[in-house]
Amino acid sequence: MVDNKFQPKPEDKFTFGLWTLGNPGRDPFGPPTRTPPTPVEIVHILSEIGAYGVNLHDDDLIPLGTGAAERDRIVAEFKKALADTGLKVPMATTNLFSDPAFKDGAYTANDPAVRAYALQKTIRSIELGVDLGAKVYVFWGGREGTESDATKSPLDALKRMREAINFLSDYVRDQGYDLKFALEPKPNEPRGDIYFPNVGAMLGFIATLDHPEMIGVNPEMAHEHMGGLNFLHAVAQAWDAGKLFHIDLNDQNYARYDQDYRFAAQTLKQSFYLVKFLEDVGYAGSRHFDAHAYRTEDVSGVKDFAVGCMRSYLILKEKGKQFNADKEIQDLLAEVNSGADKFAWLAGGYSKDKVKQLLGQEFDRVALGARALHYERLDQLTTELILGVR
Ligand code: GLT
Ligand code: MN
Ligand code: MN
Repeated sequence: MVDNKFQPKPEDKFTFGLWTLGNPGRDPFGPPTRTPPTPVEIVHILSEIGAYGVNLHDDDLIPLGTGAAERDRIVAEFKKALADTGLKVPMATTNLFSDPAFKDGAYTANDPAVRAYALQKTIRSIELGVDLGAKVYVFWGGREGTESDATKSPLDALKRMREAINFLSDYVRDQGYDLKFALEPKPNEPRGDIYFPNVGAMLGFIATLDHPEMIGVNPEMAHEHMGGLNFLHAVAQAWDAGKLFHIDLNDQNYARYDQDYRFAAQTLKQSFYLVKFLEDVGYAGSRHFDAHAYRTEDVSGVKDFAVGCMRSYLILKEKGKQFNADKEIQDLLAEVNSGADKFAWLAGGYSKDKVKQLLGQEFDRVALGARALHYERLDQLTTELILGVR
């Protein structure tokens, strides 16, 4: 990597989770393959490579079972690393999926004691996040699901989830914290099926909550791809609803297990459209990479992975600008959208007069169907632009 043109800078708002650079290369079929850097080391690596911030689960920083004095020492040491580097903690979250206590879910578990413990753990973790300066709090309900629907009514699960999020949003309001929630969907893994499997389902759920204004989504590219869905469309819908509070960027092949690849490692074109969208609409939040290095890597490979995520984003951002400035592409788009004012009288809502005018209108259906749109050319030009030959 010799050029500086795509050197990440803090103003690019790139963030990583402690759990991403801290991934030890474990998978369901084999043990760890590397000793990951410590949280303090991760902060220094991220600052060195130009990231803006670091995000964390409670347990990423403070292992379960840590005593109070040790906890304070860990937090002080972490805060010192943040102060030394200027790195921020824009987002925090709770680990409600690793411990066996959560094997049947956290907020949706059948055991009320597990549900109560999950609430307590979240409140403590919110306190930690707020103390570190987080403004967004993510909820990823990895265990909120089932293998067998004999075990739980989905209506009970929905009700329990709603009660938990309402309780916690009231807690945050009561404390007067400047903190928003971002709910992250995933269709499956680690549960056989997870409730609220995609962005649309989560948006529907948010509308049923007591304080929907403080609750948005944290869409993850790989999660929508696991469900075979178009991530750009999901993100656009979240944006349109004013609910894009955070985003998890990574990559993966469609309809596979949870791969969490380096951003843009697999689906280059989708990655391009996504970056272009975020930049065109002026998304101002973190560009968080929720991915990890291949199992083949050592710590230097972990750095290659992190730098790669950010460089690919910046390269695709440049390509987006090029797309917007490309005369041939823009001419094709203008042609497709020509005559946009033809039915301007139909816009702006319903009226009886409009219906009358509409029903009296003659359409040349055959001519409408005969019009060539040149999408093949447009798409090929886009492909060539991404491939760097334009
Ligand atoms: C875990 C999961 C991610 C979530 C993280 C936040 S944890 O790595 O795979 O998608 O965003 O809880
Ligand atoms: Mn994620
Ligand atoms: Mn994932």
